[in-house]
Amino acid sequence: MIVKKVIIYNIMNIEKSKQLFEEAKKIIPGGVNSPVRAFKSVGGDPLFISRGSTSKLYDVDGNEYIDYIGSWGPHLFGHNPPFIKEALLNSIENGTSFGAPNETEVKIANLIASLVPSVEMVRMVNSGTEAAMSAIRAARGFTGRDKFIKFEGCYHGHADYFLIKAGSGALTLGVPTSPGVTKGNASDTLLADYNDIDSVKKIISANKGEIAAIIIEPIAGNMGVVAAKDDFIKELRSICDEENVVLIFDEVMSGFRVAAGGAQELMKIKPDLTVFGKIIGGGLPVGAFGGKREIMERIAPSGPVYQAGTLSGNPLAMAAGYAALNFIKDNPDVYKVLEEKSSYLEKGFKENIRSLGINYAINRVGSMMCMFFTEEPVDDFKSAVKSDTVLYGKYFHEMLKQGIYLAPAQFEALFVSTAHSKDDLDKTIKAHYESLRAIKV
Ligand code: KE4
Repeated sequence: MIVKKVIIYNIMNIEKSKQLFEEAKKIIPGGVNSPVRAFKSVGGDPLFISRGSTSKLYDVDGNEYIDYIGSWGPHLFGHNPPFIKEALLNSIENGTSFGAPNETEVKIANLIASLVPSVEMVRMVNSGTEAAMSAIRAARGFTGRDKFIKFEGCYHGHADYFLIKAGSGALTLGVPTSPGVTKGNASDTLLADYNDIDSVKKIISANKGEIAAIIIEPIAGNMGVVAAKDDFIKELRSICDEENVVLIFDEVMSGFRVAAGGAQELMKIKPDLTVFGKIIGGGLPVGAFGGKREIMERIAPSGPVYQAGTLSGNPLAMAAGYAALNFIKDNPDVYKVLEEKSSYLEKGFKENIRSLGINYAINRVGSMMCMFFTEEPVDDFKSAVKSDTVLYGKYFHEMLKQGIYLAPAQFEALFVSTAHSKDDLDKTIKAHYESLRAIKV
């Protein structure tokens, strides 16, 4: 007698989310305040989340999920860790924002500089986008040059001149080059291929003396996870030295995620400027850019390159960010813990795909990982976009049914936190196997 194994998923009740989404779509474009949250590329309606705690998220219908988005990177320690919550409660007693310097801004600036040696000075802003666009302006102001090189598939936020063949939501929604970006604005953005140094050399020789900066995600997390190869990133550094081009590492995602000193610590490369975000805000809106003193001193008011922000260095956000970075400073073995958990998850995924006779590419650096629905190695934009995004959508929903909350888009990263327990990881590995079987890979 053949007993058909019936996989029973808790067919979730998501009624309240559905109602809220209908209401939201009437007043907010697409019903969300950031496109990638809208489930557009995986289908279905987004879940409205009521709270997060440790490794879990809870939606407005009371469903519980093991969360691997972590607010797209900030939650290295899971949701609402006690030491960040306490810092916020203490800070809010004194008010929220003064529009004047406060002590925590000095403390967090010194802390970032102590953890990331290439940073001699740093300016706080309110998002990764603001940090990246300000870094480009700083490089242009310092060199007197206009053009800059970015890489296909890298995402540096939504400033006009970055939305050219960008990754993340722009790639997910199929508008890597966005309407609304003027030709004038895009004309100074030059596009190279990730991990292809010849594509960089070609652009440099065709624009001799005109390039202010090269900006790169040293560990890209917006075309899925793709790390810069050793020889490539080393050559990039030497080209910038030879050509007096400012090398900018966009570590909004990799900063304090893959090591206390970020990707630049792992790669042993010193960029001229670094862009930060996510973890440095402890879950509140914070970005920062910093690096060589001779470049940063040209930022207003010490220099002529204007950059400003009403809520930059906001005491509440600084308190949360300072608590997060201080925890890292006091607990350097946090990266050993993250490596153990993340390699355990990766090993489980790899055993699953092998047992199912498939060879999907899995890229991981520390606690950021991505499984691509392609069996070829993924080391640049062209190989990443070979992934079967329809199959990814089916996988996403199968995992969701089993209580695993992944990025609703293939071209993102999965984030492991210190709050993910062995039980969480084992449940995820099991759900991963069942989901791949259910979609008949
Ligand atoms: P924000 O402006 O979203 O804070 O940061 C922009 C940014 C800059 N650089 C890198 C490397 C980034 O990953 C990001 C933002 N990351 C996306 C997730 N891939 C944010 C999620 C969203 O757009 O909602």
